Amino acid sequence: MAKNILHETESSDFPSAVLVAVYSDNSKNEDDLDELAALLETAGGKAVARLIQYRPTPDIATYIGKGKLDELRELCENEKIELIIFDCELSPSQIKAIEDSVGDVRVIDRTMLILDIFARNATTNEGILQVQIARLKYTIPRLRGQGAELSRLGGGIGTRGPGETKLESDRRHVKSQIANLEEELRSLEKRRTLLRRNREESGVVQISVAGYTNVGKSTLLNKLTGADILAENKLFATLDPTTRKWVLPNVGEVVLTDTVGFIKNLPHHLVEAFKSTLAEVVFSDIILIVLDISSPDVRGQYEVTEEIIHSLFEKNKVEEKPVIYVFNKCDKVEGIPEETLGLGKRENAVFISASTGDGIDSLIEAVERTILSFKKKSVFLLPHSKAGWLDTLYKNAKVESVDYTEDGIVVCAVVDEKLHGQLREFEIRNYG
Ligand SMILES: Nc1nc2c(ncn2[C@@H]2O[C@H](COP(=O)(O)OP(=O)(O)OP(=O)(O)O)[C@@H](O)[C@H]2O)c(=O)[nH]1
Ligand SMILES: [Mg+2]
Repeated sequence: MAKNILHETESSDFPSAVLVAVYSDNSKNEDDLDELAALLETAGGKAVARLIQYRPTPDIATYIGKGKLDELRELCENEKIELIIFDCELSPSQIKAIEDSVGDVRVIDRTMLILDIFARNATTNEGILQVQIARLKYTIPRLRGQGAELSRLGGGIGTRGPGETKLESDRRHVKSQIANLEEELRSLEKRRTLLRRNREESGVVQISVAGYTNVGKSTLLNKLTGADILAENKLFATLDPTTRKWVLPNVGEVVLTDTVGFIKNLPHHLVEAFKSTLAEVVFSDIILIVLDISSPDVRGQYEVTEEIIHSLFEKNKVEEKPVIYVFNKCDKVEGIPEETLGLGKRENAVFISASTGDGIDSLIEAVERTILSFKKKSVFLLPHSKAGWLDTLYKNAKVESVDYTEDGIVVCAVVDEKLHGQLREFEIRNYG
């Protein structure tokens, strides 16, 4: 796997870094860099200084202005800074121009940092491939034809074709690496699609858990299902979706799937690369959107989550999907903060603590209510040759009565839409 960018700086294991941002808006301040600092910490670095410039638009050549650049160089010298991280996506020429001005300090941007964390946290073949593809795509326009980049990516350098520059052959090499990885990923995606189809055909209600990174999605899944997914105070702890059974008191068995967390300005190569895992959200019957009520930016996190979820669906399809808003970490706040009232007033919002278990009952109730709203009571006449459906009904529906007759088995059951669709040909009556 690709080496960790932070630790390419040779001097220490925990490189000290300065965080840099440009704001056009005076209401923003150093606190807005907290998330970048948390990302850096997750990646194993340490923010020792923050530098902010207020200006209407970033400088085209160097992102920050000349005076600020001088300030940055001095800061790096005085504080022995090994790494400069910009809270944005820099163009390749900006990175070069900034590096030329500040001397011997490595410059990276927010996107590189996020890609780096993803690379460290991916554990399954699928996750590793997805991250590798995103990293290589990010790298193509940034290759400078000096050879260093490719060796850093762990690939050999392809033979140059006739008349081809070093840069062109490097690009060609990376593009063919991407094509090979995408081919590998496609075969894994087929497996995932098949698994999902099997789950769908089983008629079991699928629920996905989505939301901003670090809001407590995995903790919630562990609490509800007794799973032991890694949950920790780090960003992007979960990259690979985990699916677990969850038994609800009144509707029986459903499945819950944990998903990769979202973040603002999620690099588009990552969203693209993770499409197949995010499809778990698209194909689920209910989405639990988890929000961290104790975060000072819960509204921002809500907006980012809504935006990403909308982008996964075809136009207007998301409106049809039942969503339950789960305000988590209520143990960390007193009462419900004003900020969240507008978001939580919806009738499908619940307030819980995944750590203490407070409010879990209200979540169970909301999920059951939603499932029952798309279930209906029907009577089916199953031919004796199709008696196998009875097992499915016992497992995934509420069976109210069963009569064995000469014509077949007459079953009255409360079934969900999916199972209803599958059994339509046997239906002899329904109660709407
Ligand atoms: N106080 C408190 N902490 C919580 C609660 N739920 C989760 N946490 C903590 O929040 C941190 C993140 O939890 P995770 O479950 O890993 O969050 P996640 O949403 O799965 O995060 P990613 O997988 O990184 O996107 C951990 O340190 C949890 O212990 C809660 O209800 N109360
Ligand atoms: Mg998680």
